[in-house]
Amino acid sequence: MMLYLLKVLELSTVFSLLLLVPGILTEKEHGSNPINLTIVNSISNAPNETYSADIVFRGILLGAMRRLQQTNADFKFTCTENFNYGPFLESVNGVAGNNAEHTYWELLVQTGKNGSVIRPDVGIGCYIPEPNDHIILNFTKW
Ligand code: B12
Repeated sequence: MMLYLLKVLELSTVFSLLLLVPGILTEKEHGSNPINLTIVNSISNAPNETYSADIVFRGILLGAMRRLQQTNADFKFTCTENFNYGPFLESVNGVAGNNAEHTYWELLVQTGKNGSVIRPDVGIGCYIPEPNDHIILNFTKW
């Protein structure tokens, strides 16, 4: 009887472990990855500032920026909501784009794949960074 109980216990342990395996395998997908985010002011030539932000699996850049804002008092940003395209990045660390002066925050990405810098054709609410992307918020003129 004792031997039978031990066998059942052993089997249930193995069964529980098997149930956990898929969870362990997919943990990476649901975890978060660090990405670098650099603030460049091409107009004032102020020194660049680089932050590390956490992004969830297939998360949008805006989410990583919000998390960074919540956890790092040195990083602040504001957005305006555009009816068609979503959030428009208006200001970063107190520096705001200005229509009259034709200034704005441009979104650039140095890709982890080959290091080239691209200008995404979507804004911060739609862009989904790859794990090794380096995000560049560049204050510039149009
Ligand atoms: C002019 C323009 C700009 C100018 C707007 C300056 C101004 N005040 O006029 C500037 C240079 C600032 C700009 C910036 C960007 N733009 Co732009 N822009 C355009 C363009 C060519 C015309 C818009 C327009 O005047 N429409 C007519 C007016 C009457 O309508 P409106 O609704 O008032 O227009 C406003 C919005 O379009 C807004 N706007 C412009 N670009 C973007 C981008 C985003 C993400 C948001 C939320 C709003 C927004 O600014 C306009 C003036 O207020 C369109 C393409 C097109 N042909 O429509 C692309 C377009 C809207 N932009 C686009 C993009 C991707 C960007 C950037 C993200 C590029 C980048 N990588 O940096 C940045 C925004 C970054 C940020 N700060 O969030 C995409 C948006 C696609 C999408 N689904 O997200 C478009 C469609 C071009 C494309 N690549 O296909 N843009």
